[in-house]
Amino acid sequence: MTSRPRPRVLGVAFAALALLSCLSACSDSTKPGTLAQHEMNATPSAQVTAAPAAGAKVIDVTVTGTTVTPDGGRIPIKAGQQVIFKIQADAKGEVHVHSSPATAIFYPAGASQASITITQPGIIEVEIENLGKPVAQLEVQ
Ligand SMILES: [Cu+2]
Repeated sequence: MTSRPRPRVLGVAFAALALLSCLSACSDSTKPGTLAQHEMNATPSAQVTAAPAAGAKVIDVTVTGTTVTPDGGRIPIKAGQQVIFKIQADAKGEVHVHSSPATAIFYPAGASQASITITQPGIIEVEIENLGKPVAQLEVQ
């Protein structure tokens, strides 16, 4: 996995909130699929009314075909900091966050966003699960 930074491609501003539920298993080889994972649906941007909380870390994710931006570089965040994924995708898919337990964020085609908070320090991999492509390594401090 490289830590090469890449330009972000999203300029649209929308705000956060996501629905939470639990279920399912991780098909990733780096994580034993023993724990239940959180599942949530990203909120279509048109339905987002609130602005991001002050101090939130916004990560713009663009998925075009099998091309994902960013592409796996380190992104430092603080434990407990709100992380907002702003997703722009040409097809629906799943952002998978290898937190413990893992979090699956199902996003629709188009612009959407979802918010998570990670409280445990460590390196947390984020990938587009259905493409097997890395998005970022969250460096939780
Ligand atoms: Cu995964």
